[in-house]
Amino acid sequence: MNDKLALPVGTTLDRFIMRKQEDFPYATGELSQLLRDIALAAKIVNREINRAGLLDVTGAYGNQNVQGEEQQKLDVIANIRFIRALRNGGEVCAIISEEEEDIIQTGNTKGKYIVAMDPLDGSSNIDVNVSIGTIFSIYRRASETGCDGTLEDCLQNGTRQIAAGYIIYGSSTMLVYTTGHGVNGFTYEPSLGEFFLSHPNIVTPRTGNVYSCNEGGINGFPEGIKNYISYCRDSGYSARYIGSLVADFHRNLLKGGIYIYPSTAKAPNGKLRLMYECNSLAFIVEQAGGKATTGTQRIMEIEPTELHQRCPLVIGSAEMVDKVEEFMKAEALIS
Ligand code: P6P
Repeated sequence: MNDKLALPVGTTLDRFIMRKQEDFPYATGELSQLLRDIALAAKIVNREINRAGLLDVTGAYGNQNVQGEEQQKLDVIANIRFIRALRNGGEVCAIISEEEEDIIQTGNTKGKYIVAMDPLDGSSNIDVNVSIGTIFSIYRRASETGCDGTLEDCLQNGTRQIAAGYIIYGSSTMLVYTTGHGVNGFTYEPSLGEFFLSHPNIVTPRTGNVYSCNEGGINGFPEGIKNYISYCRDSGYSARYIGSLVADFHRNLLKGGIYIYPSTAKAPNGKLRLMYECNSLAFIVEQAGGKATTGTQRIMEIEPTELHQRCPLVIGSAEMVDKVEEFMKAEALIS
């Protein structure tokens, strides 16, 4: 990659994608087009979210809204919008979505790519105006083109990701993504309908003093995690837990910190999904110099067996993730 051509803040996403494609002489442009398709869907979903408070689309799916129209929850709308953009874009042969049980075949049998996505994570926060997000991973299909995407295409471990990213719909809307050559953040300017490079080459701090965890379930946490939480309190760290993964992750990525969703009594395998939450953010954080594990295993090396499998997640500043592993190993030695 030609770092000498670092692009200035204010570069549009389109131009950034085009210039980065030039770094790869054999690139044929499909991945670039796929990233544009995702950005288009993000703009549409952003508009729907911003209208939600007025158009009463935040309610439960299946109710009638004031115009007597079928009311759809925003995460259903987001799912539809992303699937439509990816299907129309033509580069993706199959999609995994948190909103759908089975593989979604796009009909683009010549498509080279698979997308795994959580179209709108944290959607329970919409009604109270808390930031929410879209999370995605992109894989190259393993099977030959000319047919539907296969289960094997979809169940690839995180080290095989071609790209990953998230959109955070917050005080401003941002797209943050990696293609394996660093992490860059783009802020959306709705009046122009453009994403502009605002956070070039994001590097996450090696350590921090913020921990994000729902301590309400601490009695059901593994002892090593309990001991790490006590260590955070004894160290005078700040507890910051928004209850929206993308919002907590984004703050910790920029400022330093750690997010922990361990196995709990209610969720023995953790709550978060491997394929379109943990792997996606793990790729990003590693590219930014951070780490992502289950507390004992690197997230991206987990071999998936199910589309929607869950796993514990410990993600953020490298030294903080290492400290969790120390506590987990110490516990393993005495238990
Ligand atoms: P809990 C939202 O449902 C989500 O998937 C993440 O965005 C968030 O971090 C987590 O679950 C919150 O879960 O059990 O703390 O309410």
